[in-house]
Amino acid sequence: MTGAPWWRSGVVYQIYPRSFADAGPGGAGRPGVGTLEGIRRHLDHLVWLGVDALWLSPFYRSPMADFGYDVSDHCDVDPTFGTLADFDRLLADAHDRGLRVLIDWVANHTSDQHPWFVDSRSSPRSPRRSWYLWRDPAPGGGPPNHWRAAFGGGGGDGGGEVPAWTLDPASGQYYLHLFLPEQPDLDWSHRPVVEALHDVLRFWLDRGVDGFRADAIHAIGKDPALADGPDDLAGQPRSSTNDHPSTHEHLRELRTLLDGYPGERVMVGEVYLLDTAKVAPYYGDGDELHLAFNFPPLFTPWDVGAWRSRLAEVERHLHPVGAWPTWVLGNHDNPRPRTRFGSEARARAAAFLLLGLQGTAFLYAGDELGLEDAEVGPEEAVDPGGRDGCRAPIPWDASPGHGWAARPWLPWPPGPDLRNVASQRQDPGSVLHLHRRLLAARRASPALRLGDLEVLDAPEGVLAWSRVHAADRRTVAVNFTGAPRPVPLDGDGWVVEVASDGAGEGRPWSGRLGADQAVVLAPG
Ligand code: TEU
Repeated sequence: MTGAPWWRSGVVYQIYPRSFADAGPGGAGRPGVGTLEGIRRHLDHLVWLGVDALWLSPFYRSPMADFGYDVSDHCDVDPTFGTLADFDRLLADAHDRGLRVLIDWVANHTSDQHPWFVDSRSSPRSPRRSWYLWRDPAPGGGPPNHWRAAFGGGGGDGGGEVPAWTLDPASGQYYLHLFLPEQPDLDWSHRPVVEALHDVLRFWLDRGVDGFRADAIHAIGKDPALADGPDDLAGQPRSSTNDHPSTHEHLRELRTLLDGYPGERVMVGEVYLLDTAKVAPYYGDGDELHLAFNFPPLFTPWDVGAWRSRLAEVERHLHPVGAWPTWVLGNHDNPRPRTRFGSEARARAAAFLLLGLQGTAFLYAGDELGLEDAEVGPEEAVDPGGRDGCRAPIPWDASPGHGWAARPWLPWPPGPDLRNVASQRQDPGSVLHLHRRLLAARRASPALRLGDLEVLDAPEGVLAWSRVHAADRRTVAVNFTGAPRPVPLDGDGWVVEVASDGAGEGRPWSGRLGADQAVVLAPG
């Protein structure tokens, strides 16, 4: 019907393996911590939901200082999550069901327990010394430059409070880490590092994965002088400002590597630069990343003007260079949309932004249930970045254990007796069923999947847009206000295909949006 690759029209469902599902009573692994087998057991549910692909956050061998984003062996599964055989089974069963599988590729840094770093640290004369960024102290002593790390300095996710350098007393040199001291940065200007990380990609591509979510990929190229950078960025974590031209050469090589494989393999890069204009160049001339996360919308409040600006930025910066947009409203690093936007009605309406705007959508597991962040007290907090709340376990049913074999590693999100998968599957009015209807509408409509987008004139407080692909048309409208709004549309005969509260579905459009309501309208 269309020649577009799956990853343009698709919806990718992000799974944080620790929190998704354990292997159930009597199953393998550590009870209360999710496993690959736990994911496999729920594939039919994800097919029922209607997503196209899964992205699995890291399940590799790791000391878990950053819960898997500190990798000590990129080509093996941590026993916490299972085995390589479990991964192969999960991949095969997902493919059997038509689900693609993306995995996380952590290339900017490794664990300090990775054999490469153990070797590198062992001596300044180690052949692997140059795999990481070792430097002498600044002339007057202290860290070599003013770069700050993303985490540290009393918890919370702000970062910027501690240096991105840690002293190794044995050699008197510092090593660079944009994240935790347990996550030393690799030196991508050193060719053997590039080759080693390419080999990791080949290992998983040969096993059949459909692509990668590339962690902090904008950070791999570093200024060779490791200069301080502008003073106004001095207090910010370097991980959110590092934007060096050499990264683009690396991305072109990565694109060639992926495109050399059969099938539509994809790399979506986490480009954590909070400015759409700065994200656009990471698509290159169609020869770098296939897709890049654009995070400003993830930090945008429930405000029509702010969302209009986000759309305008996508139009201004991505569209002219042929960069296909991506939309993210939740992930494992940030408060969930239900928590940020403050009500279930808004979280429901936000799903129309995620799934109705033009671009590839990334849906974070649990957002389709309208979950709120868990309240995690100081005794239960475990993440050095203060991100535990959005990583609370998925409640699968209303039983006291909510489908887990043991009490999970983090507290439940609020209201698990009602906000769980089984209860919501039985309730056609649930947030889960709303997502299912939206995903089905998207699947059935080339306009929603791939169509051009035009923002329509709309009354104050309302964002409305059309999607058009050949003869297929849809209109989507979102009311950002707490009061009803008239939304007159040109042309007659629009029918409500999906409504955020289910009201009027299948009936002619009334011309009026309820408070915090959103609709997809189809020609009658
Ligand atoms: O995140 C990179 C990143 O820059 C943001 O996560 C940010 O620094 C942080 O979340 C602020 O709260 C990726 C992963 O998504 C994250 O989970 C990892 O901790 C990080 O890389 C290091 O691998």
